[in-house]
Amino acid sequence: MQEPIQKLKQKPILHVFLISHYCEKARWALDLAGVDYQVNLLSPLEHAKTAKAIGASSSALPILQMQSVENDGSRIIQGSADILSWANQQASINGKHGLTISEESNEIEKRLDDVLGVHVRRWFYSESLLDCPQTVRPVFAEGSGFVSRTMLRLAWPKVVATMIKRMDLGRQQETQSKDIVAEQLNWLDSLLAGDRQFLVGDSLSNADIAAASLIAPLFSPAKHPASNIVMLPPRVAITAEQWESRPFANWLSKLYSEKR
Ligand SMILES: N[C@@H](CCC(=O)N[C@@H](CS)C(=O)NCC(=O)O)C(=O)O
Repeated sequence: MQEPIQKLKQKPILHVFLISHYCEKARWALDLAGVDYQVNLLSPLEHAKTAKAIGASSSALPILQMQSVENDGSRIIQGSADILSWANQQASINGKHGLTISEESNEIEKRLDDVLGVHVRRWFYSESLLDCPQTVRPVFAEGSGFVSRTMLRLAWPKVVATMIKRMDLGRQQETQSKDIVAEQLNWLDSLLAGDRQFLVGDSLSNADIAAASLIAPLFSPAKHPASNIVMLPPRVAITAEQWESRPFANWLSKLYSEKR
């Protein structure tokens, strides 16, 4: 259903982690729709405080915060799927083409969000946070001020421990998630069979934005906001390199260069 257009007091603020692939998905959708918004890069310590302060129901990013003139209150949209859907409604207002959203593309987006996104992240962090956490901290600190950086440095062991527990990271989990990612990527290859340009039909949909954003951390396409700062841990890097000429990887690189 089309939402009524609300007058906003100021630019919407998108609260993100630079490294997060779900945040990248929301950014891409907002950019495509021509929404004029501000990005607020957060570190893992700041994000929970910010989410609480703006009244979000959980601390998960991305969160889009808007101040409307009418009800004098802050409105938030949390989660990449809902932000994408809101952004797509803004596209026509902004004279942009917008994504083609259908039952089929919604189903694919949901599967990508719930399975591929979760396991790309668990695979990546199971190796990086257990074996080389020092490669992750600079990405979380990027864009933060001196105070936040210092707080992050002091609390880093606690942040790592919390992330290990909350995402259920470990060596066995690394293998399990890698296998699930491999299975999901086989499925993506099957959807792209015949050198298809889009996952559903003949136009860009939410399924394409979801798939490309959620696998992007493995291949760091140039237009990805964190492409020059995220470092893949060695075992993940070897596998990603082996996958570089697979159909989904070629598709990703083309989609990023043409549509991002
Ligand atoms: N399905 C959600 C997933 C969001 C999510 O898991 N966000 C992670 C970053 S990748 C997060 O903010 N984790 C920290 C937390 O939940 O406090 C979406 O599509 O936005």
